[in-house]
Amino acid sequence: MHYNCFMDKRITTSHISTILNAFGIYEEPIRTTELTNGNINGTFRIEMPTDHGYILQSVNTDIFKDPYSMMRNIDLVTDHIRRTVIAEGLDPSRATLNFHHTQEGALLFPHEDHLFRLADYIHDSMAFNTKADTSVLAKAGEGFGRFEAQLADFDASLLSETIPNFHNTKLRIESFERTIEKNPCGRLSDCEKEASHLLETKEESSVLCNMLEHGEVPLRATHNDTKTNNILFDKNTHEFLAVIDLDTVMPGLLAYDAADTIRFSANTAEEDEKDISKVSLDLSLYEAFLSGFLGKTAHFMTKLEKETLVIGIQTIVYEQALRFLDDYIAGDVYYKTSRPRHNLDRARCQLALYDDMKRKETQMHSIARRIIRANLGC
Ligand code: GN1
Ligand code: MG
Repeated sequence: MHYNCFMDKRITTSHISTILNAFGIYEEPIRTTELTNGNINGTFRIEMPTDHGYILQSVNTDIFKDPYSMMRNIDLVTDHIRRTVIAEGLDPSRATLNFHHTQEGALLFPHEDHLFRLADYIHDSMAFNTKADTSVLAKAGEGFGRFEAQLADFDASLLSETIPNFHNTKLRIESFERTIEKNPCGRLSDCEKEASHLLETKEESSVLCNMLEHGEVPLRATHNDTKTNNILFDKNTHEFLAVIDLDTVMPGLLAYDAADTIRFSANTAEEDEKDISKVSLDLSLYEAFLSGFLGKTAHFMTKLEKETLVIGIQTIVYEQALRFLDDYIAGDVYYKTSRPRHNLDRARCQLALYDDMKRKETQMHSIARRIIRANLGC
């Protein structure tokens, strides 16, 4: 069954009541507002007469082809976090997402063309949507670090791969080689230099995949979409509350979650900057994020996880360059684009960031080691 991802005019107050009833809620909402921050699912905030409310979402089944497995992952992870925070004496209603079950005990309710899920709205919460500075990055690091720490004793093999082989860099390289071979739109001539540069470093970028295959680094439950606005803070105190947007929680490497925030937020330029001379790794933002992140994770990371943190960060930037260039050569079939050569600009930008990270590798290592030493007291 295929479901539409976005709400439309056919979703009326009576639909919302039907959906709420399915989840065992009979009170009438006082207001329903569409939240437009996310690009994937349709999201509504529902306010109730008493001071609580809900987040209603229509799941995008074009991207999440097995929404029931995705919700099972989310259920396992939120349940684990709930138990952890209760043991720490924190308020579980604000420390993780709490999804409702339907009267039949399901986490999803199919209605008309949509597949709905319902969670409690976390009251008095806010997310940072602004361009990140060092204080936001330190908080984001702490937030994602807390999330990883809450899941440090969770058995990641219980989770299914919501998007199979999402960070299998070796398979991504193989797919890239096939796209180059086919060159379906004749675009390879625009980017021969970038394509060969990526292929030159393919061995080095496969190192972590090989270590994972040999069981040398642990698979953990990771978030895989660690943008700074996927963390909720208390509106008044700015204290960390919860990590949200758990759709891509899957088995993965710890380094990859650190990597994606750094890739996105510690770049001195935007992800799709056309002028690559503006692209570089801002080491103070890198340091701010890692201080927050490693402050919560260094004590449980294995020796090899600590040693491979920097290569993990570089690998994700490499992989993102490869994914954008693959999509450019394939004819823009995966990422939304808003201008010609958008994916090519993005790929060049990620490649420039990767090159800058290689130039700054010694500093990246020494900053990471210093923070780890400070946290382990050695
Ligand atoms: C996609 O849509 P968004 O921005 O949450 C992609 C990420 C990429 C990112 C690059 C499911 O995420 O892996 O890093 O674009 N998500 C998926 O901007 O492929
Ligand atoms: Mg997302």
